Amino acid sequence: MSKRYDILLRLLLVGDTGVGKTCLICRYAQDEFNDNHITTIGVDFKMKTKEINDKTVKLQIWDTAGQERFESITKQFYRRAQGVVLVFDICSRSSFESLAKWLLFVKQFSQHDTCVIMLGNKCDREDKRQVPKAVAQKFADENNLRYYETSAKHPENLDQPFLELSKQILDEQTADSEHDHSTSSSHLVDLSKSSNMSRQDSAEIQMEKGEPELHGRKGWCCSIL
Ligand SMILES: Nc1nc2c(ncn2[C@@H]2O[C@H](COP(=O)(O)OP(=O)(O)OP(=O)(O)O)[C@@H](O)[C@H]2O)c(=O)[nH]1
Ligand SMILES: [Mg+2]
Repeated sequence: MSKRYDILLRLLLVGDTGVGKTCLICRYAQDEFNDNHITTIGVDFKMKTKEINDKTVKLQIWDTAGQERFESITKQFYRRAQGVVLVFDICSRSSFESLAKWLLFVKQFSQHDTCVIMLGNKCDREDKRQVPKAVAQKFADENNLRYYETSAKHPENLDQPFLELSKQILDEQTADSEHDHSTSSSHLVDLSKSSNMSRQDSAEIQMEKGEPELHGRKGWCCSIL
């Protein structure tokens, strides 16, 4: 089978329930928006292919459940992500206060060199804002994160955070490979080397081929764009 992309990157969105993780992914990957909150059960993912730094990059964007009861499932996905997106809702102070917890999970469960950014979502609802932009920016600065305000509903700025996060990962990969040509520190999965794939890689690629069934919900998340 011919390879239709150069690099596969795994991104993971985390944050409290209701902040808009699923909507952000649906908007970015499929340009769709749903007004209803259908809480995510466990994890889902969508794919999006972008041209970045002259490479065809396939983004596998994992959507996690924000509800605490799914934390034991979602924690298992941090380790394999090269990029994590911390999401809160600018109209919900408690979702902002939870970022410390989500960041702790990233530190505990991700690889040490995972790139992390922070999104304040629902910026179309300025009238309902509970978290001043300066307060969010201060938290981001203190934790060395890039901060973006986004709206899945009126998505003017959505490309930028995903693009910059992907570029940051690619730049770090390039720096790593220049530093050490061994593959041990590389997170980039090249499907042409499929004989070296782990079982989980294989399972994920099976899902890309269109046989997804994650925690009982079939298929909506796994379109290949
Ligand atoms: N106004 C506005 N509403 C949004 C935006 N993003 C999401 N919503 C709404 O917020 C609610 C929750 O969105 P979801 O994407 O389902 O939230 P989630 O973070 O995936 O929640 P869990 O799956 O439970 O963790 C839905 O009613 C969405 O329509 C946004 O940018 N603006
Ligand atoms: Mg969701």
